[in-house]
Amino acid sequence: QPSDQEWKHVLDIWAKVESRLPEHGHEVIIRLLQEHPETQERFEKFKHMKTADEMKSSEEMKAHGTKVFTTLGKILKQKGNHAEVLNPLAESHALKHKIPVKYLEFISEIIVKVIAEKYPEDFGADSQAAMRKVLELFRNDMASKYKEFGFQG
Ligand code: HE6
Repeated sequence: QPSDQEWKHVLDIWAKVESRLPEHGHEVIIRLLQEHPETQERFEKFKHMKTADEMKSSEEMKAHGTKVFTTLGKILKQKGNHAEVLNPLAESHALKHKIPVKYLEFISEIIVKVIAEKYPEDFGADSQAAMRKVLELFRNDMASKYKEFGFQG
């Protein structure tokens, strides 16, 4: 379990992320789809898009990035007591979208990379390690819910 200090690192940097949450969420989605094209196939509304430019100019993709980052922020702020937000997310991602835990690993790495690029002064090694640990907790809890829903993930 992450320590109080680790949660503080995560929530401090997240407060900065929130100053430009739609832009950062949008960028993370674009990079997920560009770096891991198999993830793009899961999106009915995005799978037809061909270029990064098309993705960058898509308000629909920006709206999706906003939704993903808003939900992730709610989860982080629960400091581990996130069942109320996480359970419905696990249910939809297991049963409806069928998103393997591996894809959650992909997005976790991209989140850390994008924040490190945007906030190099405020996201040092300790904060990056704390964010990785917290995202691992998130994935582990998603994975155990997946199993309850009968999705091997
Ligand atoms: Fe997804 N998602 N997602 N997701 N998602 C979401 C929050 C998805 C995610 C990882 C989503 C995904 C494919 C997410 C999705 C819809 C993820 C919300 C709030 C919604 C929604 O309400 O519509 C993480 C970490 C968080 C917080 C892939 C791939 C990954 C890695 C859809 C195909 C799809 C959809 O609507 O079709």
